Amino acid sequence: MQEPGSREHLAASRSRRAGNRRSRRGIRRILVTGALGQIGSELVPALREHYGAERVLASDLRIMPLHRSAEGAYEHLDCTQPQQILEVIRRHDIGTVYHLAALLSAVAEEKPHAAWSINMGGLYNVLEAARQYRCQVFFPSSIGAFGPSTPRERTPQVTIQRPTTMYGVTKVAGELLCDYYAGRFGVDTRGLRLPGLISHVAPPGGGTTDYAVEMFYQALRYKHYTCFLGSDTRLDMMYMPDAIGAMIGLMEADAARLRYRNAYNVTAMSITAAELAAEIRKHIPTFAIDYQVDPVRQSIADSWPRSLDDGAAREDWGFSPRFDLAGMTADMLARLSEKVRAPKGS
Ligand code: NAD
Ligand code: AKB
Repeated sequence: MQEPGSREHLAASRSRRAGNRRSRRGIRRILVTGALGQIGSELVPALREHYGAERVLASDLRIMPLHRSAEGAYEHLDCTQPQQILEVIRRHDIGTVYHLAALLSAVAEEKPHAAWSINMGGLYNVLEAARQYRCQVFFPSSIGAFGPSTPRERTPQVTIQRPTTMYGVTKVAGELLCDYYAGRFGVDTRGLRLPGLISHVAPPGGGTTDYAVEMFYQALRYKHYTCFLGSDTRLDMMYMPDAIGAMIGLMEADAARLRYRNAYNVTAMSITAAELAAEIRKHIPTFAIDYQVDPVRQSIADSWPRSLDDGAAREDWGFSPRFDLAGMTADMLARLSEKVRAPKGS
């Protein structure tokens, strides 16, 4: 069997997809919102490679940096503006939306009103446009959709979801809204409860799990990192190539096999900051870590699962991540060391 997200799997599914996503005018395009962020910076190139550059439209509230303007079609799009979404979907004949635009957990806790407006308002606008234009929608939920009353070990697919952060409130409400649009209007909604994502292309956007990415940059630059979470805080993590493979794999999965239209638990590793530091030390023996706990982000982390049960994703659409802690760390350091240099004399 081909591994979901692998090149073979993606190639085999390409021809299948070509047949079933056509409008009267031809093959409908894919829109990515929030495309300049941590995920979008890798999802957009992956989608362009997979489906063809002309089929993928990137968009964000931010202005596309000049040096990236040759990468492909781009629209400035504010997801809180319903008319802008409708207009872009109509004008570009969009059939699929990967809706990434959102504020992450730490920023959302600083700006709860803006987080509600962007995370909930944006999703509502996208789902409404998808209902009118019959689009498929991908929604990235999060481990943040769980709260302190959720079982924290091997958190089940279906369980208590009473988050205590604004980010979590928007994620669990977003999951329910996706369920509603699927059941009530037949919109093809699909989602993942993503863990913290570790990547080397774009920096993370203000989340609680950002420390994991920061640790790699600081290890290469200064051989030292001061972590804002405690050493034994255990959270789920995943390397970006597995997350991208999971998103595309889920969106291409046979609809008849999907039991959940809100979001699937997915994970690749359950690790503490100390365990990540120890793995980095295998490559950089002089790397040192200390801890200066940020009470806001620590309390967010303490309300999240320590490990997820991703059995439903494995059963329903063959989710199977390739990178564990050792594989991810080796690859991150190899790729990052090409772009991050230690300061002279260190
Ligand atoms: P990010 O913060 O790096 O990027 C988000 C992008 O959204 C930014 O480029 C920002 O400019 C854009 N944006 C903000 N407001 C907007 C608006 N009104 N209209 C259009 N664009 C707007 O976030 P990310 O890490 O790429 O995450 C993308 C999605 O995945 C989010 O919904 C996030 O909650 C979810 N998620 C991310 C992680 C992770 O570890 N990165 C984990 C779980 C879930
Ligand atoms: C965050 O920390 O906010 C994100 C997430 C796990 O949703 N990385």
